[in-house]
Amino acid sequence: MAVLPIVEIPDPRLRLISKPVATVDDATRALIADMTDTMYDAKGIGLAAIQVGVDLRVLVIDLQEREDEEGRPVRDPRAYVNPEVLEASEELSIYNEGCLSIPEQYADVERPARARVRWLDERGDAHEEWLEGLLATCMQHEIDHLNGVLFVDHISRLKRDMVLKKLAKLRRAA
Ligand code: GNR
Ligand code: NI
Repeated sequence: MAVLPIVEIPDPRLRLISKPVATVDDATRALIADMTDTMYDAKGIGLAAIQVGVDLRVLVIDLQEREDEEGRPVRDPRAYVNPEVLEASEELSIYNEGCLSIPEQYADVERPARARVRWLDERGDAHEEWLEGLLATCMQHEIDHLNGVLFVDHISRLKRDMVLKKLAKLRRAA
């Protein structure tokens, strides 16, 4: 169990193109375990490896949409290695996105509503599936991280400047 520090904007590492994982091995699984711990600790629904400073094409996602009888979230962490969008719907959807690397800032982002994605799981087995809803949005947000792209790159300059100003103000206050 290791909670790692999260890389925040404007750290230049967030602009790196992450490298494909050559073989899914115990080192990959150890990274996935640390990323999962870090995601839960930060109360995020997804995390890309570069957000903990590792430039490999690895993501973890847990939308935590299910709850048990006591209302506690049921954990269902999924790992995605070398994920690729193969096809995307013409239909778009808008979601108010946040990012652990741009703390406490949110903006509406428009993306394809559905995406056909291929990936390897933590055992190295291949999967290919159409994703929709929040999972499709989150997956596209995370794959953007692997390509050095942040949600603020998808919004107008006016809105981006607002988000960055609010973040600077928040940091001055802290
Ligand atoms: O926790 C997160 N919430 C979120 C909300 C809407 C769209 C995407 C996300 S991902 C984000 C965690 C994060 O920064 N992942 O890279
Ligand atoms: Ni993010």
